[in-house]
Amino acid sequence: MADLLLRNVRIVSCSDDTAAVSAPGFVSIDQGRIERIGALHDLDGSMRAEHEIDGEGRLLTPGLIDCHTHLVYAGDRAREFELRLQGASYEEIARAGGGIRSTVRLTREAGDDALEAASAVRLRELMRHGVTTVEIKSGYGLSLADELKCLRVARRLGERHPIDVRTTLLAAHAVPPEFDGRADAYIDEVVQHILPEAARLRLADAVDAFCDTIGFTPAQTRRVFEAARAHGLPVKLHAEQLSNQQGAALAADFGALSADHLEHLDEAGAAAMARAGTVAVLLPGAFYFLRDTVVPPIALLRRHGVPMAVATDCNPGTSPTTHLPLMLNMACTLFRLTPAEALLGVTRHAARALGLAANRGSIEAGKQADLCLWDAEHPAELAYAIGASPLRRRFHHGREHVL
Ligand code: DI6
Ligand code: FE
Repeated sequence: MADLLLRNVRIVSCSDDTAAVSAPGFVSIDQGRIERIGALHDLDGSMRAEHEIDGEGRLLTPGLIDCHTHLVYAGDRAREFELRLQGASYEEIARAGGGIRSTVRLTREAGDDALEAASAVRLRELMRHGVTTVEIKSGYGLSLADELKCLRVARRLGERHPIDVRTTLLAAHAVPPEFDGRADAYIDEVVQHILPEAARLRLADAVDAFCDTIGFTPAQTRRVFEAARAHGLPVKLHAEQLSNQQGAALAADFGALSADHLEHLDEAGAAAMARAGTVAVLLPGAFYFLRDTVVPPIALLRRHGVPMAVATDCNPGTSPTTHLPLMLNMACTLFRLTPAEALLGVTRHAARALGLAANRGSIEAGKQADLCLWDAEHPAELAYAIGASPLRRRFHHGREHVL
């Protein structure tokens, strides 16, 4: 007997690139895994389950995957938001010692418990919008102790909430104040101490860097990637967000799971990503919040067959949001993705961006039973409504939790 039977649901399995909707069907779940999927008329009397739920013809999708967040931080940047409204640019604020560094100050001051409590508020919001797997980056500690603290807090959030957390070490996010003007010396610290220690303690599932004019150079990024490779960790990259540094091609050279942002991506970068199987992670929240005008080259990515994921980039400086369904709307409205592409971007392709495609991101027998039931009949409704949250029920490892 199965643990749970979801019947009378329209299934968007996301198991191929169509995001097609099935005729009313059923999904059975056993021991946290999807056991069987079928059409309603195949549901004979022999199919028994401990619990049954009538989906009343609603849409069932894979649990959403937010594959790019900076969720663990203290404080906020509302003051900087005001400064930008008065005309200051994100780069100017960063160069004047604000921006990422101001969040670093507050994150360093916070103890583990305070940092966890502040981050848990955001994590619960993500869950209420249907997220069942989230990637969380460090990057607001920027010292050995503080980067490890952020990763530890991220791991603990995953242990204490019904959501899977994947952690990414982003020590190469910004140059910390004590290394002012000595970016190479800070990279020494990252590759000789921070990264090896995070790897030894198994606190990081991947390694990321910010390769840009206000971040790190391609040469510095390469050193971080080489260290990651030496420790057996996959890489990802904040690439071509504010300028073209050929970061996507560099990431692809290292077989990166993903290259993220990509507003300034060129053809050579897209081709390299396609060859390496690197996922393009689109972050429309940051594009919107910074009032960026350079749109990521979607047609180019489509032409090269690069899978596109969509994520919140949840962070205090450029994308203060925990609303993944809203990102579907923005990806369609601002980047001209189709609603089907947007949905695949937070399921199938997001799983791949985290190296989890084998057991997440689609509704298929044997995969983890992470599912969302929506007050909707068609995937376009999920992307269409601005800021609505049509989530009806959410299942994590086959279990429903009060959120
Ligand atoms: N790019 C971003 O959009 C975030 N980090 C990065 O490398 C912004 C982080 C922040 O401003 O706090
Ligand atoms: Fe980011």
